[in-house]
Amino acid sequence: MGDKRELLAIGGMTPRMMEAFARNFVVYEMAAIGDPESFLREKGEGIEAIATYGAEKVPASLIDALPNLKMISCYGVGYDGIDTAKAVERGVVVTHTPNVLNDDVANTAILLMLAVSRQLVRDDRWVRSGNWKAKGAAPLTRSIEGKPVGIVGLGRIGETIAEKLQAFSCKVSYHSRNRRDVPYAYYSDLRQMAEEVDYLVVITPGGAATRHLVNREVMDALGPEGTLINVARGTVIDEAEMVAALREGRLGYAGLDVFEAEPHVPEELFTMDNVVLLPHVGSATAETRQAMGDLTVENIERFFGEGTVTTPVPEAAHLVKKG
Ligand code: NAP
Ligand code: 8YV
Repeated sequence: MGDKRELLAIGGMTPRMMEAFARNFVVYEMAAIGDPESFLREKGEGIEAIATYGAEKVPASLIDALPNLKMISCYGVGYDGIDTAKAVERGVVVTHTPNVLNDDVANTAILLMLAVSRQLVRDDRWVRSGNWKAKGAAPLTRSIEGKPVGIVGLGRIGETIAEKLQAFSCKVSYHSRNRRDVPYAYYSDLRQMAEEVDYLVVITPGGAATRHLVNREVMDALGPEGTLINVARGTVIDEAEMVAALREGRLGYAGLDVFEAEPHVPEELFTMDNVVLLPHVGSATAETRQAMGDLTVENIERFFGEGTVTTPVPEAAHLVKKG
């Protein structure tokens, strides 16, 4: 084992990340471990770092099983899968990958707005199925140009979405807990904003504080002509209520990148033409995933090399020496 430290990799890391980890660490891949309990009993004491995929869980029980754990580096900006309170209580530093993915996640939100409104999937099928020849022109669709759009969570990504929507002359408003100094209308009341917009774009963090923030009342306010876009976390929307609202025509359309119990997606959505579904690919371009992976590695290398990190999560920032 030599002088190398030990790292536990949870979830899918890229080959480039695995090569970088292997330079300085003995790497254990959770996916390759047959019996995690006996593995943790045998090896838990030696593990000093976790690299985790944003969608994976790092619960308190895992943190407890690693008495010498010093840092958790998350390959993603959202870290709702990590029990950060437990980690910080133990003095374990948690890092994530903000900013480098803003553009591609914002592009995905707008891609979904366009795909839903312009019926991209239906019209692709119209051509392939021969309908164009057999039935003629496809039915008309709806434009996003100049439409009112409400952003739920005007943070790094939300603000990027707002900026990009200027190219479509959309009238942007936003809801969050705090008002910001930005040229967009602020709504402290999400239901009221939903009533006044055609598109609601959800891009808050996940976790307990935002669970089912978009509930039946909000979806009913968005209404039969309204479009719900979710690139945040599935938990932010009451998914069962959303399916019912779409089925009953109380909600018009939806574009969804994320779901409550991924990779499970309510099958009723598969039959709906007013819905576009993506498999959580908001940041999944080669370019952005490379930048996220490099930052995930950089945080680990700086932590063990220099005693600091580049991008701690806010709750762990006080544990980190200024870089
Ligand atoms: P951020 O900069 O921290 O922004 C989060 C925004 O949400 C802030 O405006 C915050 O404002 C607001 N917010 C937080 N809690 C809220 C609440 N309870 N009610 C209303 N608003 C609330 O985060 P970001 O970098 O933009 O990322 C946002 C999230 O996007 C991530 O956490 C992740 O879950 C998701 N994401 C998804 C993908 C994907 O592949 N689909 C990719 C990247 C990120 P206030 O604090 O003022 O409320
Ligand atoms: C990733 C994400 O798909 O950054 C996030 O919060 O949801 C996505 O960018 C996920 O974290 C996997 O790494």
